[in-house]
Amino acid sequence: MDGPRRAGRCAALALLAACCLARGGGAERQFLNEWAAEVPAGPDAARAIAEELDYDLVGQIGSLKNHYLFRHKSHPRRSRRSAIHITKRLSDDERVSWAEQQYEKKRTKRAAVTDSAENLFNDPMWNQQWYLQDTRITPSLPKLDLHVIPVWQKGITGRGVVITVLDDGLEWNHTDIYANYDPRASYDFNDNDYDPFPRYDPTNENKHGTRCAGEIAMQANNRKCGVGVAYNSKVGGIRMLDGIVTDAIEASSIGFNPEHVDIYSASWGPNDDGKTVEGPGRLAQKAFEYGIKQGRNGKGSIFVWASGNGGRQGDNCDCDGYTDSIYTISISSASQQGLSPWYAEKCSSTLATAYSSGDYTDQRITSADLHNECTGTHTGTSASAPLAAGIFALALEANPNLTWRDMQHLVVWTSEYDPLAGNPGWKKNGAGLMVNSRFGFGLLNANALVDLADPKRWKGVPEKRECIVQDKSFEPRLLRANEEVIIEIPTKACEGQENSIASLEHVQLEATIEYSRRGDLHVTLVSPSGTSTVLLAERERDKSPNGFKNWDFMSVHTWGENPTGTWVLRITDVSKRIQNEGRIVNWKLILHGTDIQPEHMKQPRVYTSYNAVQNDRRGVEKMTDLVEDHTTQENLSEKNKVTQDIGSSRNEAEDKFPSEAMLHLLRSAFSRQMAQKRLPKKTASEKLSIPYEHFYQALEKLNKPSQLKDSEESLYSDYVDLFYNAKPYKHRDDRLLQALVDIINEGN
Ligand SMILES: [Ca+2]
Ligand SMILES: [Ca+2]
Ligand SMILES: [Ca+2]
Ligand SMILES: [Ca+2]
Repeated sequence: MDGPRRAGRCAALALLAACCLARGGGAERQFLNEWAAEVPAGPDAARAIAEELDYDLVGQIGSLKNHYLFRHKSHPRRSRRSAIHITKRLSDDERVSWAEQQYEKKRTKRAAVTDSAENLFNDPMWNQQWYLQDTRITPSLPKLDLHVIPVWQKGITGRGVVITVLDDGLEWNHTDIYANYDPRASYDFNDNDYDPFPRYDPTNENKHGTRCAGEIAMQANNRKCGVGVAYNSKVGGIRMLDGIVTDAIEASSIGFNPEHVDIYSASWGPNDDGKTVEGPGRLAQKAFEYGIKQGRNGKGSIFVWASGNGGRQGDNCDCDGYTDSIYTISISSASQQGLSPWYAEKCSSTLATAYSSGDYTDQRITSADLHNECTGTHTGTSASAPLAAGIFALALEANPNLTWRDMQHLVVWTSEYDPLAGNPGWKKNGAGLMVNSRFGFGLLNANALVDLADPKRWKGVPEKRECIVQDKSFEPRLLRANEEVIIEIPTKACEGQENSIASLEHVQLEATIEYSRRGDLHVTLVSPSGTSTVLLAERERDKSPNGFKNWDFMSVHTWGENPTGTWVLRITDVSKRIQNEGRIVNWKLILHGTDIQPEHMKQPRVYTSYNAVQNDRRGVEKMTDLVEDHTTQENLSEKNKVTQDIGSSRNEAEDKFPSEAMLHLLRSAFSRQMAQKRLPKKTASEKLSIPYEHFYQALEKLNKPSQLKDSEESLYSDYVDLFYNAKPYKHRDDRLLQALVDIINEGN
């Protein structure tokens, strides 16, 4: 066992070294007698290591906990060759989770790097694209970008990859999109023609598809708007949301030209109203399966899905069969502050996260907009999914042979926990992977993903297997409020059969549960390794008596674990509504995975500090290298001050404004969609005249449901219902937030 493992690590090291040398770009590199290492056990262990392996312990590296600098006592101070054997000895030590020899960096100051990122493109909104370039002004702030620039610097920009956006149309003659427009990836299923051009109306309702496409494929360096993540990819639009959506239209869209289209980006799904349970119909399901099996000439279509915007409605994506599908890569959102935004939904099927909008002080997403314009205010999980689609396009350019499962493995293995570590809900699964129902495996890291996808490195994952575990003798069991049903599921994971599984990918629990109030059900599944996953969380607004009929609850949280052993399924209702009752009628556990561990998982996943990752992942930079920019520092203080001012005025303002402000906000948010008779007559057409700070306060309240007064809560609730009744099944730009943003922009 030890032999091949060590050989593997050695090969990986050699590869790493070769790659570093290659990256030197001709300039000779000077290696120092210093090694950086991560020692999770802390300073005592670091001191012991230094003593045993002939180093001086220089000390902790900057503010990076458990990262230490070691100076080797006998190695020459400078050398043109790296000392691989010394690095290996250090990194092989059990107490060390990561080690790297330091070398002199010819470039000097962080400021210089910032300059070059700023000047990378001439597009006027490039410097607003904080999620693509590290606009941090001090190293102590969290690093924000998705590590796309280092991929571009390798010459990978999405060339040869085709993405289509399933949405409300695409303004293909937009001058920041036209050069990348691909008619073969485009169709109009609302009007049944080949032109997906959006229908213009006075409210620009159909701007969504164009905005999503722009995030992916805005042209670079054309002095127009910003820069797409995959700015040399081809992008098309499927117009399918501007009309009645049927199973047939969904299936046609999901399955459109799958030999030609590589990636489908969808930012829509069942109503995010907190009480809908709905998945793909028969045709859409078949279209997914066809795409996975036949798309991209058998390698499988890549489906990217927004996880939903129903957070404020108490919705969670457990009940959305599109994000819940094993075939879709579900993407959630994080704000600029690295927090879970107020609209985000939780569930165990979310695979990873990209940035998007957050609170009102946070920046939003830049893109192309209708009428050949640009926007800096794209929001919601809608905005995250296309960023992910763009990153996957970069990976497909680097390695066109990736299968749909390769892509999911790459996402699982390279997404970052550290930048989102400040949020609750993280757990380490039995395979050593950090996972969270808000974020999946964390924030996408384009550079790490593309590096791992490199065909020289990525050997593909073993063939997929499926093992179904069920209990033929199971009798339905009763469930009541304040009680729980516990079902133990021992399994050998089809051991000895050709579908035996030793390393998990997705897990599905297919179950029929009858219950008088569906939203009070809570379902958890504990794996043999002890990973506890919430498969279904309560939804306050879901009063349906319909229960779940053969519903697939899906989880990725046990990815990489060995499924052999006893699983424990627990169904509870802690609502205290004693009249609740029902039963679990049947269930089966469907294990997806491989009989042997995929190659890349044979070494444990090592998590490094995201700040330490810098823009090239080559190693820990000394924080003293980083220069603070005093001008921007002042700007930051300015901004903090403003925030504080709003904060301090909040208390006195609270009783005065929010109710009024809320009313206005809700009116304006929904007046476009709603029957006028439902609006309070007096102010329906009145021009908004209250200062927009008050909207901020209203939004603050909306963000924190516990702050709503009862009357406001029910008002909000009514409007939400009316809204979803008027506009069922629509894309995921949260209208409430968008209306607010529009108002603020108008106010400015
Ligand atoms: Ca058309
Ligand atoms: Ca541009
Ligand atoms: Ca939802
Ligand atoms: Ca999914």
